[in-house]
Amino acid sequence: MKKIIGMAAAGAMLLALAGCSGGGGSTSGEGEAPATEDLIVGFSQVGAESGWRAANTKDIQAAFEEAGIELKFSDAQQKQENQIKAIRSYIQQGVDVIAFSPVVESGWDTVLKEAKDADIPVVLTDRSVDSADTSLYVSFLGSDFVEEGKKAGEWVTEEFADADAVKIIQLEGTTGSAPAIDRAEGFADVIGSDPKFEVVASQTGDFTRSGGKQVTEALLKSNPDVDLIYAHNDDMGLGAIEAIEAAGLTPGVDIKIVTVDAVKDGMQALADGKINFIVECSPLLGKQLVEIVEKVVAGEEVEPRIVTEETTFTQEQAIEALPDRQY
Ligand code: GZL
Repeated sequence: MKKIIGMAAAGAMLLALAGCSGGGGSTSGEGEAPATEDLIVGFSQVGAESGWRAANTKDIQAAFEEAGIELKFSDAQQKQENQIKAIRSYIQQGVDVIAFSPVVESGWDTVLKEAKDADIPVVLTDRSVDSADTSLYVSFLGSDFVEEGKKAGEWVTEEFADADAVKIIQLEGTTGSAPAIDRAEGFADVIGSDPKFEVVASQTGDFTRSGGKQVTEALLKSNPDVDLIYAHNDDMGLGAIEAIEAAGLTPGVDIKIVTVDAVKDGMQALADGKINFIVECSPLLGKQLVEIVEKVVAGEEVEPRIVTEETTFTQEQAIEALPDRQY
């Protein structure tokens, strides 16, 4: 949206005419959708903690570039206060739409209320918030993380069908984040009913490769006979591989590994037999986010929940999929 600075009278008239398409709307006339080239969207990204995040950022930026819509982008370095600052700045600038991937589920009501009071629609991408007031955002576009956890659990029950006892280390994602909470819930829903499965340790590696390595090194010392590592993302699984090898063991054989994401590095480790199974979580949300933004500013209905489609990969499927993998 381009504000007309210094033409107070004309500005006041135009603002009075502008439809409520956001912080003040563009100069396209009363109630009409602002022209695409006049649209400005503010996006607050979690950070750059993983291969998944890098792919997600790249895809979103490319989609807005392709659509000719200005995207103001901020990287919060995995800090909620930075995301809140960015959202407040977008409100101040009077953008047409705000979109963000909440680093954690809680603590958003106040700033989302400020966006609502400023008549700026908010779209959640990738992760959701636990706000009771769902009028604070117009749509949530992202995966079903509970389902992802269940898929990992289902593979574990099949893989260890003949085992009498299975000791598991769980590498959790960022504490308080929707994927960490839900992937743990889905996994527990499936394996929890069988007492042969024992989660001997569960700790956050913060979705990073270094976090996964450090936590696995420590937990292997106290749990040398563990059978399986369930990592909430590929990056922590890749860190676990380094720790397992440093302990003189063979990842994928002595200790099996199941992860979530299916980014290229994870898929390569799966093809090499160091990871045994990956549940896909697609980062390619850019095109759908552009579609939601265009609908919102045109005053059209948008689905309140849009679940991304995704699959799972065995070693054979990874070998076949790798050459054409987009991320
Ligand atoms: C999931 C996303 C998670 C990925 C991690 O949608 O929020 O955050 O699984 C990323 O790799 O860091």
